[in-house]
Amino acid sequence: MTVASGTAGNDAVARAAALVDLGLRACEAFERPDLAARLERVQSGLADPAVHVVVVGEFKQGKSSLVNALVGANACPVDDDVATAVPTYVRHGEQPSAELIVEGSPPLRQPVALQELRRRVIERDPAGAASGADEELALAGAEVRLPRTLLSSGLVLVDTPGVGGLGSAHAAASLAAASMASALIFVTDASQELTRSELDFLHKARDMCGTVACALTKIDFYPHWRRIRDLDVEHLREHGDVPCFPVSSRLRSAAAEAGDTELNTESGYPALVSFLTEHVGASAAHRVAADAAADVAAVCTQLEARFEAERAALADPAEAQRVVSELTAVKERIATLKSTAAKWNQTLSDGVTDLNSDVEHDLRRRIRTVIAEADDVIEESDPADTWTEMEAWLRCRVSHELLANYALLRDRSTALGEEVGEHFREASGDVLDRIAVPDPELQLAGARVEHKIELAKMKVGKQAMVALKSAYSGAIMFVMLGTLTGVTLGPIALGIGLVMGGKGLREEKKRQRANRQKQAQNAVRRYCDEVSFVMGKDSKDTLRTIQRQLRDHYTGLAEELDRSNAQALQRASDAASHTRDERDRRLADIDAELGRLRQLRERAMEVVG
Ligand SMILES: Nc1nc2c(ncn2[C@@H]2O[C@H](COP(=O)(O)OP(=O)(O)OP(=O)(O)O)[C@@H](O)[C@H]2O)c(=O)[nH]1
Ligand SMILES: [Mg+2]
Repeated sequence: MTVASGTAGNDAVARAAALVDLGLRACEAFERPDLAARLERVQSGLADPAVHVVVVGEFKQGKSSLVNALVGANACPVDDDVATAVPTYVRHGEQPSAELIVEGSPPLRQPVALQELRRRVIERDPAGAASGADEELALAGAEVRLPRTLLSSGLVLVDTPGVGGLGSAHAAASLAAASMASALIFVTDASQELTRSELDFLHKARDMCGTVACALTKIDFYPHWRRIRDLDVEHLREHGDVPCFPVSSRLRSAAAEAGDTELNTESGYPALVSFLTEHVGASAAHRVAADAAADVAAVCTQLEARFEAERAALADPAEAQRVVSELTAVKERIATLKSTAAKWNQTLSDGVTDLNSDVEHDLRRRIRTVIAEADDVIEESDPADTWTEMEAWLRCRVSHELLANYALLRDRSTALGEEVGEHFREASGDVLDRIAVPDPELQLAGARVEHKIELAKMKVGKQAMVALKSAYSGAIMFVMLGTLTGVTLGPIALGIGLVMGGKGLREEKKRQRANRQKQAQNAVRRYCDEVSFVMGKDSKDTLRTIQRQLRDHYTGLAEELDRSNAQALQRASDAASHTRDERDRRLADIDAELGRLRQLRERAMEVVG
């Protein structure tokens, strides 16, 4: 982890990382490789928190230039004529480097020279000028690593292709991508105020992504930018709390070349950079740090359990038998918690079954509505005249229905994750309370140590989102777009009726029109069938992954509890056979260990906040 800038977020991450280190040492000392494995995962999450900020907007608004200006390098190709074709992820690296991400499962990564990248991520010449066999590879994206302070806390800037009509299929894919990201920067240039469709997009973006900001670009080029800014700010106010940053990439690079601080301030970038580091980066860092610290606290609680039990048994030998039998009872409870009959497990399987059918039903209903609307339009027109328009309308309409269907899957699976977590917490909280047998001496003194683990603070509910992200990353994002555009609708034949003359022409024309309408309706159905099939399969696969990941997560936790209990039981049984001297020595050791663990837990809870 490179903590270069001393922001509050980075400090919290550094504190959490130090606590995780201490936690790992404790796991090693107390022979708990299972808990150590959990903390190792936490450690790698801290080292690479990956805070994604997606940069989206219409064609040619200056998205790639904005990313370049933020990192002070030509990471993303900028061109007047050629458009960005795939997303580029710009993240931190000790050395500048680049990789192509080739579609596949899992996606393949191919190192590429930074200078070469330009040619690969821009849109291919429609005449197919690109040559060479490897050019044929389906690119899913590119990744550029740069040694930049701005990126050092895990910020990943994602330059995306222009959405090309914000109601387009691509806009839906961008919104899906935004829902996985920590923040979205919406790019619009100062040539004119935000359009209706841009505002619609922003409105949807706010639903899909927690943090949204607007960058008003090219302010060096449009002298009237202040007026546009005022109009935009007014519009943005109606759409909630979206800050607006007027910027100029030109001024930013001129300032960098000349080392001119004043010009840099004029470029507007310092304000955007502060927003990214202090607002986006810091809040993400705080969240990551708090999650990590909650894991350390949970691990401490489990490590304390065996000492607590042993202490209780040693402090009052008459208690030993009671402690042992209580822990034996806990063993049974944990066995239930691990079993498929456990309430959380039932909630999970029933929930996934329900969700599967609800999501499928919702998709079918949506697609049916689209087909009915399309049928109406087709019946009132001649597809020979309207098909091109119709095709564009259909793709756009369908992609937005898919997005809404995906939002349902996302919201419902997050809610299910929360419910499962809640049920696990209810059952395990009770178990944990019992593993940590109260210390009779402290109890007598009326100062029972309260350290019931706060699983609630331990990412309950977040699990589903984590699972969803990993399950969906390959499925929906930009690949969904590829899938959609890959489905061809085919031209609707004009028919020879147009060139026929003579008597039967009227009838013949009518017949041909009806024929074209039929063809058009069939084409719509074929398209919708195919799209439903792809989307339906994606949703099912996603839910299956979510189910597996949630089950593994909570089963893993139950197994940890099982080991904690087994250790506690072992120690409590051994305690009964100690001599008085041994007992006193052991009590002193235990108090020292417990003191250290409690201290670590308390420090972790401070970071959790
Ligand atoms: N004057 C001026 N021109 C800019 C600025 N930012 C971008 N441009 C120009 O606007 C054009 C488009 O810039 P890009 O950064 O490629 O825009 P984009 O949004 O990434 O474009 P696509 O990816 O193709 O949608 C280029 O000619 C840039 O030089 C700016 O701040 N000032
Ligand atoms: Mg671009």
